[in-house]
Amino acid sequence: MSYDRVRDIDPAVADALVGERDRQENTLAMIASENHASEAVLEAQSSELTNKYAEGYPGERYYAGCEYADEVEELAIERAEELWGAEHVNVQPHSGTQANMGVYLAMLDPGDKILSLELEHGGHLSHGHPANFTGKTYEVEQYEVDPETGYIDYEELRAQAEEFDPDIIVSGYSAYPREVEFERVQEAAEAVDAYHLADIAHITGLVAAGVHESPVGVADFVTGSTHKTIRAGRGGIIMCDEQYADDIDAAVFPGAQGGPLMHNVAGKAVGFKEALTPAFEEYAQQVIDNAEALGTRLQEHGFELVSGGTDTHLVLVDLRESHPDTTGTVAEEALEEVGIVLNKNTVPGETRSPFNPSGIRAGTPALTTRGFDEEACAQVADIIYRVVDTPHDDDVKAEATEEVEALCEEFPLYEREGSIIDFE
Ligand code: DSN
Repeated sequence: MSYDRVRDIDPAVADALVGERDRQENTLAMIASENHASEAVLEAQSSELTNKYAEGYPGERYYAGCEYADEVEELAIERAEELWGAEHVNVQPHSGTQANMGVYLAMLDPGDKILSLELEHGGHLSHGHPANFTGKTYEVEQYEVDPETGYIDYEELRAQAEEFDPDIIVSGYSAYPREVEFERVQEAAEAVDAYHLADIAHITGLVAAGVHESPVGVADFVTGSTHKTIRAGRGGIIMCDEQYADDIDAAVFPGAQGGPLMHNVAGKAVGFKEALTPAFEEYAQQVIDNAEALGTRLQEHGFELVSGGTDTHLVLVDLRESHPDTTGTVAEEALEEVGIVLNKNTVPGETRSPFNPSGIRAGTPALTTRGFDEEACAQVADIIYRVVDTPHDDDVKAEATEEVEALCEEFPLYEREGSIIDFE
């Protein structure tokens, strides 16, 4: 996009938009929750549907003039049902957090009990953090990963559930590199007569492609965001069995939201269509293969990975053993200087603080969208090693910057022939 029309009206915003486009083109997006939507998704998201109010659901809107909004939302729903095999899908949540809010609002009363994974151990703010509405509205107890293995201890989770007697157990995580055993969480939920919410925000694409176990048909509710591994543009989604459909729909609208962001629903519809192609299955498997290659090479350089590796799209590096004097913040900043954009992250058993933690989290969804393979991801691991090992060495950083620039040129965004995001 040129942003020429924005520039005519507002050069300052046009400069920022062009700057952001160039930043994405010329750096490596390794924040595990980010991805690059296709141009088709971007176009749908910037459509005239942004102008339309469509409170309600297809065929039952409050306002007139919703025939095209209906068409788009029905397509998004049908495609989501096909992708994830869900009985009922609500595509209106503005984000993953709004999707979780919809489930809590539908099924819980204030003061009810949530059992979820601790943020420091890979959980999410909307799973009950004290600073979030969930922590303020509900009684929350949290489980942790096993300190020795870094894996969820499902026996311990069940014992904790039996002790705490929650109304809902939340599975699905933001910084957990291992495959989630949803069936085992479900067993714990059934044992204490609790609902099970599986928040697959990070792994929606992996689940849709069948390269990660699916919680659909296992957990009572499955929520996700649509801009991460599924690459369908910014937004959220809720899936459930038909028996909960009316409660969930009423909780999303009018319970938690007003008019749906119909331009984003259009983006979801287009992204879901792309994800139904065989190319997307290949993409999702490559995301995992790339994360494994990245993690293995980091380990060869002496980095310690939480849980010893990955089954998913991300690796979580605990710097304390290999680089005791380098915090996640120092590593993040040095890497950003050379064009590798990932995030500092707490690690299980964190001994520092969330704003200056001991780890970094790195994901491969966006690199894989650009066409990176295992070899290129191993090369990125080499660069990460050199920069984190000597974060204040300007010569090392200058050389790393050149290497990153060369990779960006080799794997351009959007204009590459045969790009896996073209879906031609
Ligand atoms: N901020 C996202 C993440 O990075 O995991 C989750 O909302």
